[in-house]
Amino acid sequence: MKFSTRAIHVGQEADPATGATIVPIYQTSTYTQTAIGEHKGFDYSRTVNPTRVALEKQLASLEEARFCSAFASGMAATAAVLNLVSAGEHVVVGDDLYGGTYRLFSKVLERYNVTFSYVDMTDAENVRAALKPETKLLWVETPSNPLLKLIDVAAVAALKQPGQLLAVDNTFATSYFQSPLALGADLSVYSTTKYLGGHSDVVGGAVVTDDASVAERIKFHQNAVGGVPGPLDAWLVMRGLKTLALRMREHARNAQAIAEFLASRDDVAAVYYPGLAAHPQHELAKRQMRGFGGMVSFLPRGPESRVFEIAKRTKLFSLAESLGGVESLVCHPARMTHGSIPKEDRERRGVTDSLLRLSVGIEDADDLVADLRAALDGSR
Ligand code: P1T
Repeated sequence: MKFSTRAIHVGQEADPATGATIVPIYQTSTYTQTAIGEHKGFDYSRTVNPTRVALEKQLASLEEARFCSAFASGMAATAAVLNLVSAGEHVVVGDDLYGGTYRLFSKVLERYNVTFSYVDMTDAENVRAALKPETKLLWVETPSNPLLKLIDVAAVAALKQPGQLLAVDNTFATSYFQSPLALGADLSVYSTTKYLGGHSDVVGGAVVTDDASVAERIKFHQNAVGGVPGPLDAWLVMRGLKTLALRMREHARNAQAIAEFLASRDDVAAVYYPGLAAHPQHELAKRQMRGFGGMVSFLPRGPESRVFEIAKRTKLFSLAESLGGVESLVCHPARMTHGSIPKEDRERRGVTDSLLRLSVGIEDADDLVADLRAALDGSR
Protein backbone atom coordinates (compact mmCIF):
# COMPACT_ATOMS: atom_id res chain seq x y z
CA MET A 1 0.00 0.00 0.00
CA LYS A 2 1.14 3.53 -0.76
CA PHE A 3 1.50 6.28 1.85
CA SER A 4 -2.00 7.80 1.74
CA THR A 5 -3.65 4.40 1.90
CA ARG A 6 -1.54 3.31 4.85
CA ALA A 7 -2.30 6.59 6.63
CA ILE A 8 -6.01 5.86 6.39
CA HIS A 9 -6.10 2.10 6.89
CA VAL A 10 -3.20 0.72 8.94
CA GLY A 11 -4.21 0.17 12.56
CA GLN A 12 -7.67 1.47 11.70
CA GLU A 13 -9.61 -1.80 11.47
CA ALA A 14 -13.24 -1.79 12.63
CA ASP A 15 -13.52 -2.17 16.40
CA PRO A 16 -13.62 -5.90 17.20
CA ALA A 17 -16.09 -5.40 20.08
CA THR A 18 -18.73 -3.29 18.29
CA GLY A 19 -17.86 -2.93 14.60
CA ALA A 20 -17.35 0.83 15.05
CA THR A 21 -15.68 1.93 11.82
CA ILE A 22 -13.57 4.55 13.56
CA VAL A 23 -11.22 3.41 16.33
CA PRO A 24 -12.98 4.28 19.63
CA ILE A 25 -11.43 6.49 22.29
CA TYR A 26 -10.85 3.82 24.93
CA GLN A 27 -11.10 6.20 27.86
CA THR A 28 -10.17 3.64 30.49
CA SER A 29 -7.23 3.30 32.86
CA THR A 30 -7.74 -0.41 33.51
CA TYR A 31 -9.28 -3.64 32.14
CA THR A 32 -11.34 -6.31 33.88
CA GLN A 33 -9.54 -9.65 33.93
CA THR A 34 -11.42 -12.95 33.71
CA ALA A 35 -9.05 -14.69 36.12
CA ILE A 36 -5.67 -13.82 37.63
CA GLY A 37 -3.26 -13.58 34.73
CA GLU A 38 -6.08 -14.03 32.20
CA HIS A 39 -6.98 -11.00 30.04
CA LYS A 40 -7.27 -9.83 26.43
CA GLY A 41 -3.74 -8.41 26.23
CA PHE A 42 -4.69 -5.19 28.01
CA ASP A 43 -4.01 -4.81 31.72
CA TYR A 44 -3.29 -1.14 32.47
CA SER A 45 -3.40 1.94 30.21
CA ARG A 46 0.07 3.30 31.01
CA THR A 47 1.37 0.01 29.64
CA VAL A 48 -1.08 -0.49 26.77
CA ASN A 49 -4.28 1.12 25.48
CA PRO A 50 -6.15 0.10 22.31
CA THR A 51 -6.50 3.67 20.97
CA ARG A 52 -2.78 4.28 21.47
CA VAL A 53 -1.90 0.94 19.87
CA ALA A 54 -3.93 1.90 16.78
CA LEU A 55 -1.98 5.17 16.52
CA GLU A 56 1.34 3.39 16.99
CA LYS A 57 0.58 0.94 14.17
CA GLN A 58 -0.47 3.78 11.87
CA LEU A 59 2.66 5.84 12.65
CA ALA A 60 5.04 2.88 12.20
CA SER A 61 3.47 2.07 8.84
CA LEU A 62 4.19 5.57 7.53
CA GLU A 63 7.89 4.73 7.62
CA GLU A 64 7.36 1.11 6.69
CA ALA A 65 8.76 0.26 10.12
CA ARG A 66 7.62 -2.37 12.59
CA PHE A 67 7.70 -0.45 15.86
CA CYS A 68 6.42 2.79 17.31
CA SER A 69 5.94 4.11 20.82
CA ALA A 70 3.71 7.15 21.26
CA PHE A 71 4.44 9.73 23.94
CA ALA A 72 2.73 12.64 25.69
CA SER A 73 4.90 15.20 23.86
CA GLY A 74 7.79 15.50 21.44
CA MET A 75 10.04 16.17 24.43
CA ALA A 76 8.89 12.96 26.15
CA ALA A 77 9.72 11.07 22.93
CA THR A 78 13.14 12.75 22.79
CA ALA A 79 13.79 11.87 26.44
CA ALA A 80 12.95 8.23 25.68
CA VAL A 81 15.61 8.14 22.94
CA LEU A 82 18.17 9.81 25.20
CA ASN A 83 17.48 7.10 27.75
CA LEU A 84 19.40 4.79 25.42
CA VAL A 85 22.49 6.76 26.51
CA SER A 86 24.11 5.99 29.88
CA ALA A 87 26.10 8.16 32.27
CA GLY A 88 29.62 8.67 30.92
CA GLU A 89 28.52 8.37 27.30
CA HIS A 90 28.54 11.09 24.67
CA VAL A 91 26.15 12.49 22.08
CA VAL A 92 26.94 14.40 18.87
CA VAL A 93 24.23 16.94 18.04
CA GLY A 94 23.60 19.37 15.19
CA ASP A 95 24.13 22.99 16.27
CA ASP A 96 20.74 24.24 15.03
CA LEU A 97 17.90 22.59 16.92
CA TYR A 98 14.68 23.22 18.81
CA GLY A 99 15.38 25.22 21.99
CA GLY A 100 13.51 22.73 24.17
CA THR A 101 15.70 19.89 22.93
CA TYR A 102 18.79 21.92 23.80
CA ARG A 103 17.30 22.62 27.24
CA LEU A 104 16.64 18.91 27.87
CA PHE A 105 20.20 18.04 26.84
CA SER A 106 21.98 20.85 28.69
CA LYS A 107 19.86 21.29 31.82
CA VAL A 108 18.63 17.74 32.48
CA LEU A 109 20.93 15.18 30.88
CA GLU A 110 24.26 16.87 31.55
CA ARG A 111 23.40 16.51 35.25
CA TYR A 112 23.39 12.74 34.67
CA ASN A 113 26.92 12.96 33.26
CA VAL A 114 25.95 12.59 29.61
CA THR A 115 28.10 14.90 27.46
CA PHE A 116 27.14 16.66 24.22
CA SER A 117 29.13 18.09 21.30
CA TYR A 118 27.22 20.59 19.15
CA VAL A 119 28.66 20.70 15.65
CA ASP A 120 27.70 22.08 12.27
CA MET A 121 26.51 18.78 10.82
CA THR A 122 25.98 20.27 7.36
CA ASP A 123 29.59 19.15 6.87
CA ALA A 124 29.89 15.42 7.66
CA GLU A 125 33.60 15.96 8.38
CA ASN A 126 32.60 17.88 11.51
CA VAL A 127 30.60 14.86 12.64
CA ARG A 128 33.54 12.53 12.02
CA ALA A 129 35.83 14.84 14.02
CA ALA A 130 33.40 14.94 16.97
CA LEU A 131 33.05 11.15 17.36
CA LYS A 132 34.70 9.72 20.49
CA PRO A 133 35.07 6.15 21.75
CA GLU A 134 32.28 6.91 24.25
CA THR A 135 29.91 8.35 21.63
CA LYS A 136 26.61 6.47 21.83
CA LEU A 137 24.17 8.62 19.88
CA LEU A 138 24.11 11.02 16.94
CA TRP A 139 21.13 13.40 17.12
CA VAL A 140 20.11 15.02 13.85
CA GLU A 141 17.37 17.54 13.23
CA THR A 142 16.80 18.01 9.47
CA PRO A 143 15.51 20.42 8.28
CA SER A 144 16.59 22.14 11.49
CA ASN A 145 14.60 24.50 13.67
CA PRO A 146 14.66 27.44 12.97
CA LEU A 147 17.33 27.89 10.27
CA LEU A 148 16.17 25.10 7.93
CA LYS A 149 19.67 23.67 7.65
CA LEU A 150 19.84 20.25 6.05
CA ILE A 151 21.92 17.34 7.27
CA ASP A 152 22.80 14.49 4.92
CA VAL A 153 21.34 11.57 6.89
CA ALA A 154 22.94 8.87 4.70
CA ALA A 155 26.38 10.52 5.01
CA VAL A 156 26.07 10.73 8.80
CA ALA A 157 24.80 7.14 8.97
CA ALA A 158 27.90 6.02 7.06
CA LEU A 159 30.12 7.44 9.85
CA LYS A 160 28.39 5.47 12.60
CA GLN A 161 30.53 2.93 14.42
CA PRO A 162 29.17 -0.38 15.74
CA GLY A 163 27.07 0.23 18.85
CA GLN A 164 26.35 3.85 17.94
CA LEU A 165 22.80 4.93 17.15
CA LEU A 166 21.54 7.62 14.82
CA ALA A 167 18.28 9.40 15.68
CA VAL A 168 16.61 11.91 13.36
CA ASP A 169 14.03 14.40 14.58
CA ASN A 170 11.70 14.27 11.56
CA THR A 171 9.18 16.78 12.92
CA PHE A 172 9.68 19.43 10.22
CA ALA A 173 9.73 17.15 7.16
CA THR A 174 7.31 14.46 8.41
CA SER A 175 7.26 10.90 7.12
CA TYR A 176 5.42 12.17 4.04
CA PHE A 177 8.44 14.10 2.78
CA GLN A 178 11.35 12.24 4.38
CA SER A 179 12.13 8.67 5.50
CA PRO A 180 15.03 8.77 7.97
CA LEU A 181 15.03 5.00 8.56
CA ALA A 182 15.36 4.32 4.83
CA LEU A 183 18.31 6.77 4.78
CA GLY A 184 20.12 4.77 7.48
CA ALA A 185 18.85 6.19 10.79
CA ASP A 186 18.02 3.82 13.65
CA LEU A 187 15.27 5.98 15.13
CA SER A 188 12.88 8.55 13.79
CA VAL A 189 11.49 10.98 16.37
CA TYR A 190 8.43 13.21 16.11
CA SER A 191 6.61 15.94 17.88
CA THR A 192 3.14 14.81 16.76
CA THR A 193 1.94 18.19 18.09
CA LYS A 194 2.99 19.61 14.72
CA TYR A 195 2.12 18.36 11.23
CA LEU A 196 1.06 14.85 12.23
CA GLY A 197 -1.70 16.14 14.50
CA GLY A 198 -1.97 19.06 12.14
CA HIS A 199 -4.67 21.18 13.80
CA SER A 200 -2.89 22.78 16.79
CA ASP A 201 -5.22 21.01 19.21
CA VAL A 202 -3.03 18.30 20.74
CA VAL A 203 0.45 17.81 22.22
CA GLY A 204 2.16 14.48 21.52
CA GLY A 205 5.28 12.67 20.39
CA ALA A 206 6.45 9.40 18.89
CA VAL A 207 9.53 7.26 18.31
CA VAL A 208 9.60 4.98 15.27
CA THR A 209 12.21 2.26 14.67
CA ASP A 210 12.67 -0.98 12.80
CA ASP A 211 15.25 -2.31 15.26
CA ALA A 212 13.56 -4.82 17.60
CA SER A 213 16.01 -4.45 20.48
CA VAL A 214 15.92 -0.63 20.34
CA ALA A 215 12.11 -0.78 20.16
CA GLU A 216 11.99 -2.98 23.24
CA ARG A 217 14.08 -0.50 25.22
CA ILE A 218 11.93 2.44 24.11
CA LYS A 219 8.76 0.51 25.01
CA PHE A 220 10.25 -0.33 28.41
CA HIS A 221 10.99 3.36 29.00
CA GLN A 222 7.47 4.32 27.85
CA ASN A 223 5.95 2.08 30.51
CA ALA A 224 8.56 2.62 33.23
CA VAL A 225 8.60 6.42 33.02
CA GLY A 226 5.00 6.78 31.88
CA GLY A 227 5.02 9.81 29.56
CA VAL A 228 2.15 8.39 27.52
CA PRO A 229 -0.56 10.24 25.58
CA GLY A 230 -4.11 9.90 26.81
CA PRO A 231 -6.59 8.08 24.54
CA LEU A 232 -8.24 11.29 23.29
CA ASP A 233 -4.86 12.78 22.38
CA ALA A 234 -3.86 9.56 20.58
CA TRP A 235 -7.17 9.70 18.70
CA LEU A 236 -6.67 13.31 17.61
CA VAL A 237 -3.23 12.51 16.16
CA MET A 238 -4.71 9.45 14.44
CA ARG A 239 -7.38 11.59 12.82
CA GLY A 240 -4.80 14.17 11.77
CA LEU A 241 -2.61 11.52 10.13
CA LYS A 242 -5.39 10.52 7.75
CA THR A 243 -5.05 13.87 5.93
CA LEU A 244 -1.27 14.29 6.36
CA ALA A 245 -0.49 13.72 2.68
CA LEU A 246 -3.06 16.28 1.49
CA ARG A 247 -2.02 18.85 4.04
CA MET A 248 1.73 18.48 3.47
CA ARG A 249 1.33 19.05 -0.26
CA GLU A 250 -0.52 22.31 0.44
CA HIS A 251 1.89 23.41 3.18
CA ALA A 252 4.82 22.92 0.79
CA ARG A 253 3.10 24.64 -2.13
CA ASN A 254 2.23 27.68 -0.01
CA ALA A 255 5.65 27.79 1.63
CA GLN A 256 7.35 27.77 -1.78
CA ALA A 257 5.19 30.73 -2.89
CA ILE A 258 5.94 32.64 0.29
CA ALA A 259 9.67 31.90 0.19
CA GLU A 260 9.80 33.13 -3.41
CA PHE A 261 7.82 36.25 -2.52
CA LEU A 262 10.16 37.05 0.39
CA ALA A 263 13.25 36.37 -1.72
CA SER A 264 11.98 38.86 -4.32
CA ARG A 265 11.92 41.76 -1.82
CA ASP A 266 14.86 44.06 -1.34
CA ASP A 267 13.83 44.76 2.26
CA VAL A 268 14.46 41.12 3.18
CA ALA A 269 18.13 40.24 3.78
CA ALA A 270 17.85 36.44 3.78
CA VAL A 271 15.26 33.70 3.27
CA TYR A 272 15.75 30.17 4.59
CA TYR A 273 13.74 27.53 2.71
CA PRO A 274 15.17 24.30 1.25
CA GLY A 275 12.89 24.61 -1.80
CA LEU A 276 14.67 27.75 -3.02
CA ALA A 277 17.37 27.09 -5.64
CA ALA A 278 19.51 29.57 -3.65
CA HIS A 279 19.36 27.43 -0.47
CA PRO A 280 22.93 26.17 0.06
CA GLN A 281 21.67 22.58 0.30
CA HIS A 282 18.94 22.65 -2.31
CA GLU A 283 20.53 19.71 -4.15
CA LEU A 284 20.64 17.63 -0.96
CA ALA A 285 17.03 18.61 -0.26
CA LYS A 286 15.98 17.31 -3.68
CA ARG A 287 17.84 14.06 -3.07
CA GLN A 288 16.83 13.45 0.54
CA MET A 289 13.29 14.85 0.68
CA ARG A 290 10.19 14.34 -1.45
CA GLY A 291 9.03 17.91 -0.78
CA PHE A 292 10.45 20.87 1.10
CA GLY A 293 7.93 21.31 3.90
CA GLY A 294 6.00 24.25 5.26
CA MET A 295 8.55 26.13 7.39
CA VAL A 296 10.19 29.35 6.16
CA SER A 297 12.48 31.64 8.17
CA PHE A 298 13.65 35.08 7.08
CA LEU A 299 15.63 38.13 8.09
CA PRO A 300 13.90 41.42 7.38
CA ARG A 301 16.29 44.34 6.79
CA GLY A 302 16.19 47.18 9.27
CA PRO A 303 16.33 47.64 13.02
CA GLU A 304 15.17 44.95 15.41
CA SER A 305 12.06 47.03 16.10
CA ARG A 306 10.92 46.26 12.52
CA VAL A 307 10.70 42.57 13.39
CA PHE A 308 8.35 43.43 16.26
CA GLU A 309 6.32 45.60 13.93
CA ILE A 310 5.97 42.85 11.31
CA ALA A 311 4.94 40.27 13.91
CA LYS A 312 2.31 42.71 15.19
CA ARG A 313 0.95 43.61 11.76
CA THR A 314 0.25 40.21 10.21
CA LYS A 315 -3.40 39.25 10.48
CA LEU A 316 -3.50 35.73 9.06
CA PHE A 317 -0.14 34.73 10.56
CA SER A 318 -0.86 34.59 14.31
CA LEU A 319 2.05 35.34 16.61
CA ALA A 320 2.46 32.01 18.40
CA GLU A 321 4.86 29.22 19.29
CA SER A 322 4.53 25.82 17.62
CA LEU A 323 4.03 24.93 13.97
CA GLY A 324 2.46 22.47 11.60
CA GLY A 325 -1.20 23.37 12.01
CA VAL A 326 -3.53 24.28 9.14
CA GLU A 327 -3.37 27.94 10.25
CA SER A 328 -0.32 30.10 9.58
CA LEU A 329 1.86 31.24 12.48
CA VAL A 330 4.73 33.67 12.87
CA CYS A 331 7.27 33.31 15.65
CA HIS A 332 10.30 35.19 16.96
CA PRO A 333 12.67 32.32 17.80
CA ALA A 334 15.06 34.41 19.91
CA ARG A 335 12.37 35.30 22.42
CA MET A 336 10.04 32.36 21.95
CA THR A 337 11.00 28.84 20.83
CA HIS A 338 14.76 29.30 21.28
CA GLY A 339 14.72 31.57 24.34
CA SER A 340 16.25 28.77 26.45
CA ILE A 341 19.53 28.91 24.48
CA PRO A 342 21.97 31.44 26.00
CA LYS A 343 22.03 34.58 23.80
CA GLU A 344 25.71 34.25 22.93
CA ASP A 345 25.36 30.61 21.80
CA ARG A 346 22.18 31.40 19.95
CA GLU A 347 23.64 34.31 18.01
CA ARG A 348 26.81 32.39 17.19
CA ARG A 349 24.57 29.77 15.59
CA GLY A 350 22.75 32.39 13.51
CA VAL A 351 19.51 32.63 15.50
CA THR A 352 19.69 36.41 15.87
CA ASP A 353 17.12 38.81 17.32
CA SER A 354 16.14 39.80 13.76
CA LEU A 355 15.05 36.34 12.65
CA LEU A 356 11.37 35.53 12.07
CA ARG A 357 10.02 32.02 11.49
CA LEU A 358 6.83 31.23 9.61
CA SER A 359 4.77 28.08 9.87
CA VAL A 360 2.93 28.36 6.58
CA GLY A 361 -0.60 27.02 6.82
CA ILE A 362 -2.95 25.78 4.14
CA GLU A 363 -4.97 28.96 3.65
CA ASP A 364 -5.03 30.44 0.14
CA ALA A 365 -1.47 31.34 -0.89
CA ASP A 366 -2.53 34.70 -2.38
CA ASP A 367 -4.10 35.73 0.93
CA LEU A 368 -0.98 34.70 2.84
CA VAL A 369 1.32 36.63 0.49
CA ALA A 370 -0.96 39.69 0.71
CA ASP A 371 -0.89 39.50 4.52
CA LEU A 372 2.92 39.42 4.59
CA ARG A 373 3.21 42.13 1.94
CA ALA A 374 1.01 44.45 3.99
CA ALA A 375 3.02 43.75 7.15
CA LEU A 376 6.37 44.29 5.39
CA ASP A 377 5.21 47.46 3.62
CA GLY A 378 3.62 48.86 6.76
CA SER A 379 6.74 48.28 8.86
CA ARG A 380 9.31 49.98 6.61
O1 P1T B 1 6.41 20.55 21.93
P1 P1T B 1 6.67 19.06 21.87
O2 P1T B 1 5.55 18.27 21.31
O3 P1T B 1 7.19 18.52 23.16
O4 P1T B 1 7.83 18.85 20.78
C1 P1T B 1 9.13 19.30 20.96
C2 P1T B 1 9.82 19.51 19.65
C3 P1T B 1 10.68 18.53 19.17
N1 P1T B 1 11.33 18.66 18.00
C4 P1T B 1 11.15 19.75 17.22
C5 P1T B 1 11.89 19.86 15.93
C6 P1T B 1 10.28 20.77 17.62
O5 P1T B 1 10.13 21.82 16.83
C7 P1T B 1 9.59 20.65 18.87
C8 P1T B 1 8.67 21.71 19.37
N2 P1T B 1 8.79 22.93 18.72
C9 P1T B 1 8.06 24.05 18.99
C10 P1T B 1 7.14 24.12 19.96
C11 P1T B 1 8.34 25.20 18.12
O6 P1T B 1 7.56 26.16 18.06
O7 P1T B 1 9.40 25.17 17.46
